Amino acid sequence: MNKPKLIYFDAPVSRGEECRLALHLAGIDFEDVRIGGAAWPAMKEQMPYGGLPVLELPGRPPLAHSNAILVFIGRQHGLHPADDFDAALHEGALQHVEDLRAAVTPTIRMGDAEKRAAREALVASFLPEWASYAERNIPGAPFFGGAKLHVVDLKLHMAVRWFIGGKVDYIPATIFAGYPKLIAVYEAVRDHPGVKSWYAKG
Ligand SMILES: N[C@@H](CCC(=O)N[C@@H](CS)C(=O)NCC(=O)O)C(=O)O
Repeated sequence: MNKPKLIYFDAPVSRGEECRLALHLAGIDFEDVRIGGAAWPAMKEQMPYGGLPVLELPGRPPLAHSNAILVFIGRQHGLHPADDFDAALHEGALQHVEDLRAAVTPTIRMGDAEKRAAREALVASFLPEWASYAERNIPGAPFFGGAKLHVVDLKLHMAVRWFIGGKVDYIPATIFAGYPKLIAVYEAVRDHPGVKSWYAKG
């Protein structure tokens, strides 16, 4: 193995996509390993914590958990604050996105009636509360830390992008529309030249 390898499912979403974007923005030439659903059950047991993404680096054990991967890449490539306290503030926001995923992800495998009820309940309280907390803790503009993009912005962007396309049943595309700082982060990442160049690769 002579290149870093990022292993995730074959979809441009969520924890895997934010790590791919971080690697791309860091200028790292990496192997983008995309796993089909059929191959996953046999692989799961071999992953450090039974989930993806996993980052493999030459001469190192595999690194799991999206936030650990993001912070590792960010620290090494100027995409995470050098100041320990600033870094911890960014890590709090990274964890906040994981809290969102922990609340919404269980609804994905529900049957339709149960899914509808669960998601309507999330829309009524959890999601606006989540967005309010996110909003009040974004100190800068347009990115979390001000003028410069960090890995936390990629994660917040992915959280907003999850819903903004309107493809999550029973969760309105406008669910985060009333939170201008959150939307500003989403848009600034979307419009960042490095992010555009990742999607231009096809
Ligand atoms: N805390 C982990 C969660 C990993 C996780 O649950 N990943 C999902 C995909 S986003 C997964 O591997 N699902 C398949 C499974 O758990 O079998 C992280 O942040 O990476």
